[in-house]
Amino acid sequence: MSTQQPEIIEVVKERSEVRTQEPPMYRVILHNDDYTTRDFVVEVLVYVFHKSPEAAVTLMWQVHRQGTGLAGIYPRDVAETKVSTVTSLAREHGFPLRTTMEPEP
Ligand code: TYC
Repeated sequence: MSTQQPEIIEVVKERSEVRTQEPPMYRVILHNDDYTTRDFVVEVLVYVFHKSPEAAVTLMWQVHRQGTGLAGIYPRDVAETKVSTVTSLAREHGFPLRTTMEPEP
């Protein structure tokens, strides 16, 4: 009886270590282009990435001037959904706006 206890504790400890591991995270990057309107980019940043209007305007100008900007960091499935949502919305409105995702180092 008492000789079994350490084994049980070890099994429980291993499981809890697996469960508390953080998922790999991905950066969603917004790219500049010459055709997407500034207002549309700001709306995407507010409604898809939940930025405040002020933060959205600041980030839009950063992407406009520097070429790219970090829209957010998410687990892979969430990042994939953001990229696909932005791409669909942009195409529906006739804009070439591009987002990509890359592993967070
Ligand atoms: N460069 C665009 C313009 O002047 C605005 C823009 C900003 C487009 C950010 C895309 O990710 C972007 N209308």
